[in-house]
Amino acid sequence: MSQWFGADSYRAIPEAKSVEEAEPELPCPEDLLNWRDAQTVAGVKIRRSPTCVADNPYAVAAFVRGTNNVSQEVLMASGLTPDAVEKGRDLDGDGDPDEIHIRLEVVELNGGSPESSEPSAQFAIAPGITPGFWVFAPKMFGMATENFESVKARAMLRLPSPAIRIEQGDVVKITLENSHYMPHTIHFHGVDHPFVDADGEGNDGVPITSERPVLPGAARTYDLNPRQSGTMFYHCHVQPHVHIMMGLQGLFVVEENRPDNWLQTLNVGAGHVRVPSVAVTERFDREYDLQYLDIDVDLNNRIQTSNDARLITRDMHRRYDITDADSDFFTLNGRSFPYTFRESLLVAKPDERIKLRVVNGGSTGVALHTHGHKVTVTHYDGIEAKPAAQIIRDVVWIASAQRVDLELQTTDDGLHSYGSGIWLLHDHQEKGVTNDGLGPGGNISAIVYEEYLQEDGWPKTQGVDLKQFFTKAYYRKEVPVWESLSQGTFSDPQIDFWLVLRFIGLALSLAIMLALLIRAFIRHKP
Ligand SMILES: [Cu+2]
Repeated sequence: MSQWFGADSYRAIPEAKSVEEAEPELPCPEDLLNWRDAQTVAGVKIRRSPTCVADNPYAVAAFVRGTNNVSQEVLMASGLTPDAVEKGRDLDGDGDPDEIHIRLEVVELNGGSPESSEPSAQFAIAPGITPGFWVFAPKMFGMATENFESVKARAMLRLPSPAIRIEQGDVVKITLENSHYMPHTIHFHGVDHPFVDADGEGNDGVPITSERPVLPGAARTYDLNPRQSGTMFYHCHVQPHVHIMMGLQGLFVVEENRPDNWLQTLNVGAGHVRVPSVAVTERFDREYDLQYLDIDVDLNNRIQTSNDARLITRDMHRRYDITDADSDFFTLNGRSFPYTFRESLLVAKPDERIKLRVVNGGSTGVALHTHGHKVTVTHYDGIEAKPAAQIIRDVVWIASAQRVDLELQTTDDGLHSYGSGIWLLHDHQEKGVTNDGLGPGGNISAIVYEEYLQEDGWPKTQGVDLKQFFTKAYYRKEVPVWESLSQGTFSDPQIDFWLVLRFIGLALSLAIMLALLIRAFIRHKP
């Protein structure tokens, strides 16, 4: 246009659009029930949880003593049924129970509801993000939501499925009580178990070799008597490309046999182990269970489309094609950033040894990177590496279903640690640090030294404000990414009114010219 009509005089670029500030959620919700405190419940010494959000200590105590061995008061406060984790006799006479019976149900989170357009039994992985999940869950009394008014799932009903802890040599029964509308099983991956149980029934959880899946409303008990210790895995083996990815998977830890070894049989949501085993406390100051999972919402959100189990079954098992899958969300212990900062921080003091048990439950690998630290890989798939093979790394590759045990040392020697601070811990495949392609998000967490932790469990970040990440608007991609840094500088521009008017004018004159041409052409037709 400037070639034809000459250059325009200078006009200022349009003003920046003002951004409506959304009210952020509290980064660190108040600990109204004092669940974070160190406390003794039913004679069980429960460690302090340094992060904002902590597990219910009554449930922790019931998992240690056995739900059949605690008072009615403790059981009521835990929310568990009396048969959720039953503990029996001490078979080897070393002071701890060796007969363990765990009952697990299957719970749907963020499913469709006929009553509302909102998903029911809600579990948000980040502000406003609620993909559908199925999880194994401890057996609880009452309803799945917080109360009659709330659509939120109760704190114990969450992703990931609980980490299970038993002792080497325990006589373990695990009953799957299928409370869901689809068939499921449990396969114990890497855990020593016979192919068939004492009654000759399938015990491997695999519907194509050993057993019929457990139908809705039915139950099956698996028998285990593991001879080897280590960090293992469990998951549903029915249509595994769908059911594992929906969340039916968890860590399975076989602890070394020690006297008086009272174990926290379930660690709900994985994370900080508040009652670690004797063998772990012999060598380590703290222990964390870490489970990574990536999510393709094209699969997970199919449970929100209807309330007809037949339609959902067809949609998930025949129409969904995992070979076309692409991950949208990346979780650590069931959450994505910024929620990971509430409950998945690895809290440390200088000169500590911390045990990390890591599983990658996802379909792609995890390139786990520790800022400020190099970790020692002590075990792969539950097997201890020989001392010379215990490599020190700052990126650890974890394949699908693989477990690595890591030793995090916080000795400030420039190798194991560079000193105190808030050091990120994340997947170094760049999409892993986004929520649906928007950063920051994904499985970002951090190694935080206690001196960098506020009293309420929030890290003392340096000169940054994470509030805008605690709004749904940010993750709906409505907020310019640097808005909090410098208002207006990097915002979206307003529409340039004059430019639009000029284009409309140009379009109109072209249209008139074209109309005249056509008219002239028609007239001249003989
Ligand atoms: Cu299943």
